Amino acid sequence: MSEPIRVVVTGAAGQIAYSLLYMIARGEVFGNKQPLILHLLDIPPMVGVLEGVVMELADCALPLLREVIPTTDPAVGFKDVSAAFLVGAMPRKEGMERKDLLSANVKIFKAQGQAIENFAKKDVKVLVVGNPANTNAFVCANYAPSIPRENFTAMTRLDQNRATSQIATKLGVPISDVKNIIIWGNHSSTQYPDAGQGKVVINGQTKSVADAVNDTSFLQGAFVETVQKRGAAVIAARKMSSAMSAAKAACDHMHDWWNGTAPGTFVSMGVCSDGSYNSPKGVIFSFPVVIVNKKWEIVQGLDLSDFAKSKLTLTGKELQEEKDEALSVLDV
Ligand code: NAX
Repeated sequence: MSEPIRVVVTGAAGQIAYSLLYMIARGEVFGNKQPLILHLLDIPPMVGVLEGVVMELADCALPLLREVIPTTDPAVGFKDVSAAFLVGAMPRKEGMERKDLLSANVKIFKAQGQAIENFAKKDVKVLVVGNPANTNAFVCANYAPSIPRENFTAMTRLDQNRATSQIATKLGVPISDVKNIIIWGNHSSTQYPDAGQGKVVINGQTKSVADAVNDTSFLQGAFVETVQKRGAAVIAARKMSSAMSAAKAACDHMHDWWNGTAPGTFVSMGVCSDGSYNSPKGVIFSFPVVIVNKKWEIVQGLDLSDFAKSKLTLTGKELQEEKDEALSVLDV
């Protein structure tokens, strides 16, 4: 067995973390030979709940889990961590404007970026889940200048998983037979779920999803809308937001970053845009990526329809506006 690595989960007393911590501690992200020290960061009012989570993790009797460190101090939370799941964020409260939400979160992610800069390992891999995830990741990266920008990512994997599941259901195939469904842009209602590059195995033959579905109005209409509105549908049904599926997606994202993607398979991640596909440079934009040796690369040269291009423009514009708003709050 190798030496333990330190992994921090923020918002550790919240509902996503409740599923996520168990999945990580079981070895589903870093492998079943990698011992772990879990850092659980939350805010002072949640200390009691955090204690309960620590008790439950102990009671799970998980062989890989060497130590659990609950804390409300970012200096302790981020100390020497190799991976960070930034789940904790300020939720939208009734009557709160989008700008107020952004402003509250910008402050949180500025402080966490600074703590990452000062205390985390220099090759730390950061996954931002807390919303607005893309712009929070942008802010965080800005305050950790000694850590490569490519080490800051935002989660759109839940959207990808939702989209893949919709296609598998439509075609009546197991989800493992569908791949390369992409989420472009922002983790918001402007995201563009794109089945145009998708592949599916039907009766042992690999086909394009577009050919197999053979229904453009579905792929450009109901499919896109269902994925964009899935979060709201879960809230309407459960009276709480997605948690188990969000935790699974966070594990998938970090698992693939850590272990790499299979040849010919790509996954969606919010990463710092280099302007690919005419996206605004510098924002955290969800692209299809492939990952080798813990380094992601944007998949280049995909053929996009005019419809797809117009959707990418829309979501890119929203991200640019969020970035500008964040910078104005930060006054930099
Ligand atoms: P909860 O409200 O259950 O938990 C959030 C936790 O974060 C709370 O325990 C809170 O005390 C803590 N927290 C707040 N500020 C903190 C800070 N400065 N440092 C450390 N901890 C802090 O929310 P939950 O359902 O777990 O969702 C967490 C975040 O994920 C939300 O922002 C949510 O919008 C976002 N989501 C993002 C998704 C994505 O695909 N990117 C999907 C699921 C989810 O909606």
